[in-house]
Amino acid sequence: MKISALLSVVLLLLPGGKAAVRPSSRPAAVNHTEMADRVRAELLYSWQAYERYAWGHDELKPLSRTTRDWYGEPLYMTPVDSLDTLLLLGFKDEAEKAKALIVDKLSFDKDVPVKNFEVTIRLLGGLLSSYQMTGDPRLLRLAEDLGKRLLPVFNSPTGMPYMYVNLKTGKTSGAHSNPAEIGTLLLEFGTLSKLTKKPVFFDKAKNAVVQLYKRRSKIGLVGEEIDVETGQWISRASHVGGGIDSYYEYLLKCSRLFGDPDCASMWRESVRALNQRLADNVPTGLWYGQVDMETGQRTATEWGALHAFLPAVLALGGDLGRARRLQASSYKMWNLHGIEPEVLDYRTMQVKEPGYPLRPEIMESAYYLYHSTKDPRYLEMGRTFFGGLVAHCRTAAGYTVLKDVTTHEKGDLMPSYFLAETLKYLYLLFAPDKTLDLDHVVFNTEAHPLRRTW
Ligand code: DMJ
Repeated sequence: MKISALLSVVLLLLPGGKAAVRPSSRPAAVNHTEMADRVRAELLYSWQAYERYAWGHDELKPLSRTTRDWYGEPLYMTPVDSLDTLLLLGFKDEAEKAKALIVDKLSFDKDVPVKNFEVTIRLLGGLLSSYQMTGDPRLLRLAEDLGKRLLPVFNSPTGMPYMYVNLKTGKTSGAHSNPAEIGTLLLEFGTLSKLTKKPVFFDKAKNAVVQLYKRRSKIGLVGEEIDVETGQWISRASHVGGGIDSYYEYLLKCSRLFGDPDCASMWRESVRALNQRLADNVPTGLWYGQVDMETGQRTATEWGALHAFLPAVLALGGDLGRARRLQASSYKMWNLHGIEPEVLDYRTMQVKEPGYPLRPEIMESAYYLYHSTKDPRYLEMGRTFFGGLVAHCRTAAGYTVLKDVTTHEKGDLMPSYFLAETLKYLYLLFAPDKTLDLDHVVFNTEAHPLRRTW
């Protein structure tokens, strides 16, 4: 017997010493129930801080205990974005109070230009999922009213949406847009069509995606900025980060939610181009960097908190191999400073943009991967993410963004998606499978679960 094996036997035979002496690099197993309870408690803590210091406003600024309203007058971003999370986590009284505020007080009859993409994913998505969860027709009426007010965005010469629309007058602006803002509307507008039996919403949003897809380059990629009036590309930078990210997500999810064959084929073609042109195998791991959309030449080696959605979408599309490797890379990024930066140069592992705005994508990917593989490493990742949030972002009044992950200096905002997405995905990662059947639900990009009830 080798000496090391002999030593193991001796150590194992020592009374009561088994767990204490066995050399192991494996962390202790994650206790699902305990972690789910801890996340649930932090959701309640964050919601109560919003209730106490920012009730009736869009978002809480936790350090100053003041509020942020996106457009002067509040549109209840946090209550609408949080309602389905409160319902899902079983906070009935809090959900009832949030719903009462929304149905009694929320009006979209406001003379303000709003960003179509943000209002669609947060408010339209939130109203639709909450309607599906509660059956309260007032939520669907609000969703339809909002949908009608947003429709003028599609009145461009190409059918691709303008970025802004005035909710009262319908005046549009912002002809320079990007794939994410053009292609991340179909789940919400499509669901609205199905639930109201009015095809116009689905048709306009689908046409926008098709128009964008038609303008892809010969090598199958899209750029970062496009003019929706002329259809000409303004930026040829192609990547999976902000401004493009959820365009790809919705191609796949549209095929799943609506069974739409066009979306399915656009997804297949697009992901092939991504795998072929953006994937970058370097000594630090597998990453998806930036290239020129026409030539495929690499133009940057950046990955960040927004890019980290991709493992979730690859896993949902069935490519667990790439999804796992990419998530391992994202985890390296997280562990550099105990919390992830907005942008990293993955070749040098130097932080390029140091902020952390409480983003959910890395947790979302851990959740999808755990759902598909049941590999405990994703639970361990979740525990690490949660620990980082508690250690660095918790304040005496909810959670806040970081200005710099290298110094952990805090900023002053609790974005509505922290309750809609970040804590929801963390909770679902640890909660029993029956909490939500991922095989029968499609999450919009703001984590609002949509169900195919039609
Ligand atoms: C959210 O509003 C959505 O997830 C969007 O797709 C990207 N940005 C934030 C979260 O990071």
